Amino acid sequence: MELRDRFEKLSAKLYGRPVRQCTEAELFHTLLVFTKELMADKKQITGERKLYYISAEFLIGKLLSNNLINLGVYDEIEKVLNESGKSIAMLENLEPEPSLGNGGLGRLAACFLDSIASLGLNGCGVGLLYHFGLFKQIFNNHLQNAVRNEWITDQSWLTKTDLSFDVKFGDRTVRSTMYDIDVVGYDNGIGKLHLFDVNSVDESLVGNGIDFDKNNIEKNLTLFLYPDDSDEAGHLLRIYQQYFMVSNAARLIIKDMKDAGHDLHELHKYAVVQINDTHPTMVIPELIRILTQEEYFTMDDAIEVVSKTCAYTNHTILAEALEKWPMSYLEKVVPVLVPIIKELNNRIRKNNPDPVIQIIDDENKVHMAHIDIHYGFSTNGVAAIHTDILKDSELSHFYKLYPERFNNKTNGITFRRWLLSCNHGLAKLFDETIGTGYRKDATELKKLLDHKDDQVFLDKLDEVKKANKQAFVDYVRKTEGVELDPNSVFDVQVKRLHEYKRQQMNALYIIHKYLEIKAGKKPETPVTCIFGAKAAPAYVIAKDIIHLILVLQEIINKDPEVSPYLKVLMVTNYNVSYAEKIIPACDISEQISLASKEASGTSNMKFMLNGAITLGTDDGANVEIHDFVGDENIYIFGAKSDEVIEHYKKADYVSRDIYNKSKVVKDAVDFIVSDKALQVGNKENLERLYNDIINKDWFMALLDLEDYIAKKDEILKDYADREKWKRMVVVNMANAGFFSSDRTIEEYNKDIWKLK
Ligand code: 26Q
Repeated sequence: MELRDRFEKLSAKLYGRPVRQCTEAELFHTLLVFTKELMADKKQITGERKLYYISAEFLIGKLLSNNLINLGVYDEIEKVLNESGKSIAMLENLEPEPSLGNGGLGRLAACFLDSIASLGLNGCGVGLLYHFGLFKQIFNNHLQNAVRNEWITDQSWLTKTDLSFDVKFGDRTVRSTMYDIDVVGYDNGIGKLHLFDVNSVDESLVGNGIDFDKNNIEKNLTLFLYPDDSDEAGHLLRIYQQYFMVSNAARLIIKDMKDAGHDLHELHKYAVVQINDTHPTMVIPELIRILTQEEYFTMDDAIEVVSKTCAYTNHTILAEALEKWPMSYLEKVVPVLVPIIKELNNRIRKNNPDPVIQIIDDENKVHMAHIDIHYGFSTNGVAAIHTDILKDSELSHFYKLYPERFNNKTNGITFRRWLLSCNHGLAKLFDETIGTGYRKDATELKKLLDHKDDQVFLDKLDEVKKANKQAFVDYVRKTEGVELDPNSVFDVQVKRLHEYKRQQMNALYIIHKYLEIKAGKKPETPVTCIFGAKAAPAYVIAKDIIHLILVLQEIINKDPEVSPYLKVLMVTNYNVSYAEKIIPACDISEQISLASKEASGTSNMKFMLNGAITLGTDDGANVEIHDFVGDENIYIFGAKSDEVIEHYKKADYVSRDIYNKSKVVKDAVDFIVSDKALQVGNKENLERLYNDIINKDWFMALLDLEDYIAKKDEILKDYADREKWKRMVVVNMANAGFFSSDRTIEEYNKDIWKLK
């Protein structure tokens, strides 16, 4: 039967009406059921050996359009809907976005699931079913507030399974249930994301905003992703969550192995576990515990087979982000793991007493990453420079011990979501220009280079960008009530708010521009500075930076002298769906972290693919983008990572010296506490931020500010040279192929997982 007829038949069955007469809600439901039926026709991916990708976050985004694309029926369905006066985009608005991640690490896990299924590899994701996920952000009086994000409805993609386990903590036992989300491979079979929930969870525990009783573990365990970890109850809850996740994962692995009739002594032949940052690290002692206590393994045998099964990915070199748990916390939450962890520690200590590599330090804290490195067979960084820094400084002592375990896997993004699904105009233009081969082999984008001087192609490219900018302007008018100029340059910084990512430096540039315009120096090209960022609710300075940006938005957009040349927008509740709208509309991609601090970054890759030019530091994957496109097609500024690392070693960076020496810097920083700013903003927030910048500035925003201003003025000037700009865009898109997560996953598979 033709797709159209099947769809009509389904709407008749569900609602007794033809598609044309259905309401949007009815059609959304019909399309959801229809898509699930098509998915049921696909084969489940299987294999002898299986990957378990354990992660506390899977930032999957909405699934309707994505699944239709991966099923290869998007265009056909879109046509059927259009003929009845509807569109997929319209229905997609009704789909809630699961918010099961913070940012990069969670989104990476989601891209990986897509690539694993699309390459037909036998792998699954294992994580937690957070009922409200990450908070939803709202702004009141130029301040961030957090409210719950309800995303689970009776129409969601979740399927309840009958798999259930007991999880025993030191002070209580809870029961779990596994829920599944199908992962549709592009032109391939179906993989699985397994999410565990606690049966006794109670949503009514949540009061105002995202407040809840942190001590009621039975009821709160799976309510939120990373609740505030500013106090002890928050830390403990995090450990409860982590153990709940890995205990279920370990049970699932053992069950799969037994069901398949494998001898657990050969676990490493049939299973491989990828530990996504240290959040799932306790899976190592938990597997060892189960094997020794329930499967009669000797400790030696258990340690050996588990070590040959587990591999670890590091996503950060920020010391404060590396998990270290006081032993007393583990004694309370997971006393069963304590003797195992001590045994793992003793075996190291006996051989090598060097304090820097111990699992348990002299303050009796457990270093989770050290468990992974000693008792896993692989440790990888997520971009070339990041892995080099791990080897040379951050983890150099471990690298000397186990050089063969260290490897790099430069991150990637799935082109299904970040091109085919979010930028139909561009995908269509690629199809017309170089054929559709790039959809399966992203390196074919190189063929675009043949069209670098093809005026017809370049003009079409420009039209696609214009249309995307217009669509974004319309969306922002509707949802934020802000009017943007589609003819201005769209300069975008979207990512979690963190001082090392330096949104504050971008804000200081904006102040500088504002002061110039007020002094009569009007820029040639109007620019719109767009931000999207959530701050952790307990991260005070991060919330102050959001406050500053919202204050600037108010002052600048309302000033008729300035707003024709400069506008500021911080979008509300930046998430995957918002990213899908912003990225295709962007001209300048801001990747301005302090060199050495951003492990990789992945939005840099999404922007490059969608025709934006990078303004960035020599950090993370920017370095590799730079290598691919060459000096002429990227704007790099600021201190290099060696210089930054030197400053930290010598502890000789004094931001106040820079502030005192440079009038440009001083004027910009002083504006934060000027009368003008204080008329709109809060004294407390603005003064705290001002003091932080001149007295601390841990991430050296002032060090790079003047260089940043100069580079940004240069890129804005070059934007006016339209022919030059378009050619730069083509070179960037043509070189984006390397950053496909299909390439990343092929590397993981070749070097680490070794699945068929
Ligand atoms: C740890 C302890 C207590 C509470 C929270 C955490 C915690 C939570 C989330 C620590 C780290 C994260 C997330 C980290 C993350 O997203 N890292 C990013 O990973 C991306 C994918 O590799 C990289 O591209 C980014 O550079 C990196 O910042």
